Amino acid sequence: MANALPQTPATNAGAIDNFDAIIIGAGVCGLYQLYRLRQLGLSVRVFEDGEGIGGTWYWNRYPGCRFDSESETYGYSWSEELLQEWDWKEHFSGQPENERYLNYVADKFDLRRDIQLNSRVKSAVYNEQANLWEVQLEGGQRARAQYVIAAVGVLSARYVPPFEGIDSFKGESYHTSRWPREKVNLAGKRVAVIGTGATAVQLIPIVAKEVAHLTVFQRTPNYCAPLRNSLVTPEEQRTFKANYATMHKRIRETATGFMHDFDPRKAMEVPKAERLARYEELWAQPGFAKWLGNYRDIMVNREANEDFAEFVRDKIRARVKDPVVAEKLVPKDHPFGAKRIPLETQYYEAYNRDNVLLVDVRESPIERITPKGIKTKDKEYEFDVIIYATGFDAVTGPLTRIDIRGEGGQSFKEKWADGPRTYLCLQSAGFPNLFLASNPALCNYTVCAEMLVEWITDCIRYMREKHFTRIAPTPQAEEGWVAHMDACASRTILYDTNSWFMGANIPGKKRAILLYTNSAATYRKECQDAAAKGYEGFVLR
Ligand code: N01
Repeated sequence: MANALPQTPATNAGAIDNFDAIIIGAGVCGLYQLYRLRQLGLSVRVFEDGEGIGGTWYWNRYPGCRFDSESETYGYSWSEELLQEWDWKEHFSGQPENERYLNYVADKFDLRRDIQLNSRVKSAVYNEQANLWEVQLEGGQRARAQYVIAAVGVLSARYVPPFEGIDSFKGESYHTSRWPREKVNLAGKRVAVIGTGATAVQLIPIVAKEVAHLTVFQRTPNYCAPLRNSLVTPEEQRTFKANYATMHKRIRETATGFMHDFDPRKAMEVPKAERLARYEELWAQPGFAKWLGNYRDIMVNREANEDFAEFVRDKIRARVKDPVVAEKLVPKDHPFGAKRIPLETQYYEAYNRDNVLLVDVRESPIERITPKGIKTKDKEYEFDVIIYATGFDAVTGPLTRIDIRGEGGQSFKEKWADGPRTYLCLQSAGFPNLFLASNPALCNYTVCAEMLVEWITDCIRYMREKHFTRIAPTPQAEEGWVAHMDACASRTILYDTNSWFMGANIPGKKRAILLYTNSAATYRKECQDAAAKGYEGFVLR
């Protein structure tokens, strides 16, 4: 596949660098974690796989990539100066701007001097006697630290389906999450996109305008909802800046971590006419209002969910001219919100273009990739470019791809074989001083990430003040948390389909809820309460 990973630096055999803390990943979490640990006076090194910083916003540079969270809620909340300096240009900011923002933060807070780029962590092994983690990079370089913070993201391990013949294709192939930094010229080319998740939904309308012909291979249609992006006016900019404190207070209190919050009423208790009028109102709003501002039982009551799903299906039908194509694009096999809702701009209109073809791979499965293109059950399609928008080995993948060994040489990958095993999504028993700082909640990413980083920082500060050197959860606390995560998800409609939320997008991956689906505000409180009770559920030594 084109655009191979950047090379890690040459091996510095023998030498071992020592730090108080090692952070894996220089994305949204990793950058903030570095800033906070430095404030504690720790020596810190960040190892980042990419050639640049930004994590998700470094790697995902495919055409159309942008926030689905409102820009002003995605920016960091912890520096008033930063909040006042930075102008978001669009309500849902695009990847180039988001990458610029994170680079601006890195420069403003002088973070780069502790970040080592092109440094992919291969293993992290806990030495019990020394109470230290030994980290090794792909290139052989080694470093030791008391604390390791895995800020590896939840959607960073790309997934490419193991199609037969994948390497035989003679044209160009790209995975959306490893899109080249230099412009990919698609003009006049025959292009395939495999996948119709949130990524493909952003990419397809843009690419469709550029290429000679686009063929989209769809396995499951999604409930895509209009993003309704627009430029931020100078007046809106002033309003953001004047109201950041109020906004941040609110998004820490909502169930979603967004400005949106669920309507306290139950859908089917609202008279039909009023309910439909409310749906229209929500539909007209930007962002996730139609999902996270909907009636409170939409994610737990199948009748309520189906009522709104039918509303969305009609919205899709109204936008696609060919009724046969429209029906293929209408999801019927899973509830609304059971897969993350892709927010789109002119997605459905792309299928009204003469140069766009939709292939339903449930009707005609992909059999193999050939030197010329893609062979389905019915025919062989020829392409110049194949784009894999096939998602990620989410949440567990970025961690289990590193060889992490805890107490007694226990393998993290083996321990997590049946799904994530943590207490509070923050630590795993038997892996002392290893903190997981990637947002596992169904919540605005930065809001939750900041909460985790602050919890970890406070925990390390507490340990240093009280002269503790090791922290890990008790197996009992972990057992309880795993059951609690499952119970929370079981109350919802999330188990009704195969999504990355359940790890079910990866063949062979054990189906288990990967996200904590309780309210974001409750999660915050649970973490804070454990800390306030002297880190209840953890063993400190
Ligand atoms: O990945 P996905 P994504 N044959 O897993 C298909 C975040 N995000 O990168 O649904 C044929 O959702 C697969 O089909 P199916 C957001 O959280 C945020 O799009 O499994 N098709 C699906 O259509 C999102 O949820 C933004 O049947 C195959 C697609 O590939 C998450 O990232 C933007 C296949 C994968 O969809 C992941 O989104 C973009 C096969 N063998 C993403 N295997 C923002 O706006 C897989 N597929 C911030």
